[in-house]
Amino acid sequence: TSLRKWWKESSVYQVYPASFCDSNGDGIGDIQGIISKLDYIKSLGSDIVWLNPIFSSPQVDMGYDISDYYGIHPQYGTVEDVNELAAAVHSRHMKLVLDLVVNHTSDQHPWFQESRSSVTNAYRDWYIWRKPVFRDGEKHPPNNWRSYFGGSAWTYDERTEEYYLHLFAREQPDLNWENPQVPAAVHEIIRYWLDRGADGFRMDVINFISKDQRFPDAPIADPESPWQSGKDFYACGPRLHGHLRDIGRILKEYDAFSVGEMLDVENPAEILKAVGHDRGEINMAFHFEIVNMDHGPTDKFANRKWDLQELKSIVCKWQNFMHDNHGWNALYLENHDQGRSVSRFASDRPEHRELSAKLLATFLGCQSGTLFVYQGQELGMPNVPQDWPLDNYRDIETLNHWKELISRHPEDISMHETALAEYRLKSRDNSRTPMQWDDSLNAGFSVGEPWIPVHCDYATLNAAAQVKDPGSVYWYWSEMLRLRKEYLGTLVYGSFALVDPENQDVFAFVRSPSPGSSSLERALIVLNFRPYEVTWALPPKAISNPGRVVLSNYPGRTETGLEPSGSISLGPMEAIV
Ligand code: TEU
Ligand code: CA
Repeated sequence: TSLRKWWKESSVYQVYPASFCDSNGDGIGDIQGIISKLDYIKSLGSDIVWLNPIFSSPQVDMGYDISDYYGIHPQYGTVEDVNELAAAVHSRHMKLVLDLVVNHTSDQHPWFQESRSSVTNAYRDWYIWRKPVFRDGEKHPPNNWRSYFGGSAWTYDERTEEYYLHLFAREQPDLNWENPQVPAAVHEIIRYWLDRGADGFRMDVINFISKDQRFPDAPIADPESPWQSGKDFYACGPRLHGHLRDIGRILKEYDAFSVGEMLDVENPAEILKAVGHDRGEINMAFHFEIVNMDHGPTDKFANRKWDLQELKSIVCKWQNFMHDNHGWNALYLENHDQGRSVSRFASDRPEHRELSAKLLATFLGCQSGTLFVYQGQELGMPNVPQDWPLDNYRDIETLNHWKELISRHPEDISMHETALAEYRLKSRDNSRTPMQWDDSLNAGFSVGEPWIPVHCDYATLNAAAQVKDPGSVYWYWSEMLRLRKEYLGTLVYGSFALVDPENQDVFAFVRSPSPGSSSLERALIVLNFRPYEVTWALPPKAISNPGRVVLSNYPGRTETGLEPSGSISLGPMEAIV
């Protein structure tokens, strides 16, 4: 029972502030807009609201480039608005989680402005500066590391004639966590927001903060490029866990929530070191194995198909590993960096979109872990439409990719078209289009012109219509969240086992309460990932005791429908619990 925790039993609703709700008509979502929609989030059944960064920022990377951790981006509101939001969230018995971005700052942050001003400045060592390497009489960066947004991870600064490291955009210099003043400053930021009503943090690329101080060249994985992923030398680096323990001690004082974003790590044992119940570091972490299934090996926008066996083995691996080792999973299929799940992992064709959204809700909601729902996912919003022009994209990752492609292959029209098709699947902008509230102008998101175009399907796909319709994706999600609470011992805490693992169409699994749990119910979850009918043979145990249907995306499925042959016939995209 000591392993029971409130944050394991909660579900999180993720709000992307710029695209959620605009209260003043400037086309950009804001904090007052979020306050006006808290009842909507509450009625879905979420317990925690996580906001993407709302702090002062030049917005080169949508707020992941912070220039003042104590100030609020004026277009989102003020510190008073945050106080009001925290109070409004708490009065509804929910919690507020903020985004902590401390692997890097904005290049406009005063720390970096000081740091770059001279080699002797007191802030010089707050960032990672290295001398150029001279080869054939020319200056080169200290190593071959690639930035996630393209090009070298190092930028040369004329003023002091050295390079600084930025794993993301050049406007996002990496902090030097080897300098004890950096963690000390981060601890102060954490306390400041916890003291002002935040209940915890999502920690951006937190497993990148400690770098191998030798800064060696990375192995060559992409022979076409001079720049290579240096992940071996900074993903879960040498001093990560010391830093996380120091942060964990503060979080513990406040009983705060924490989820770390952990990129470029595929071994659950590595993540367990941060999330193990006795480690004193963070509650849970996002891994990328599922959402990277359709990424190319070096270029995310390279074409790659995923398959069901791969998904099964990833889910099975993480479910069992965390259960057996007293770690904890963070469950997600969508966020502000991902294409919409119906479009990527099921089907967004009009006849299958709703079924798909409910199928994926069942898939995610019946796993062990803390569940994250990203705004619009509860409506089954799809990716941007097929005719979205390049002009509509805003995301730095997509635009830099396009620039690089055009400069390397200016004439290759077929490559350009392939890239555009891949953007429609995986560009981060797919999830950043405005939230669709109703069928009025701009989907009720804003009376002004939205900073990014609204999806054209909002007249029929919107929150108002779904809240009115008990058969909607929205109410299905709500029921899923409720069932997790009703069958906590099984669905949230129970063990996981694949059923019929080799099946190419159906993803089936059993959840069983752990020994000693007060719950008795076992659950069989059957998911037909195909847009056509599939016959599925029930396992022998389920035939002798077929149980009852507690949830299905086919309203007629009130009985298991077991045929004498021991099989059931599953409709396209059908899900049954
Ligand atoms: O994301 C980490 C990250 O590397 C992703 O941007 C990744 O590139 C993308 O998901 C898929 O290729 C975090 C934030 O979530 C993201 O929004 C920021 O841009 C990034 O860190 C830098 O702070
Ligand atoms: Ca606004």
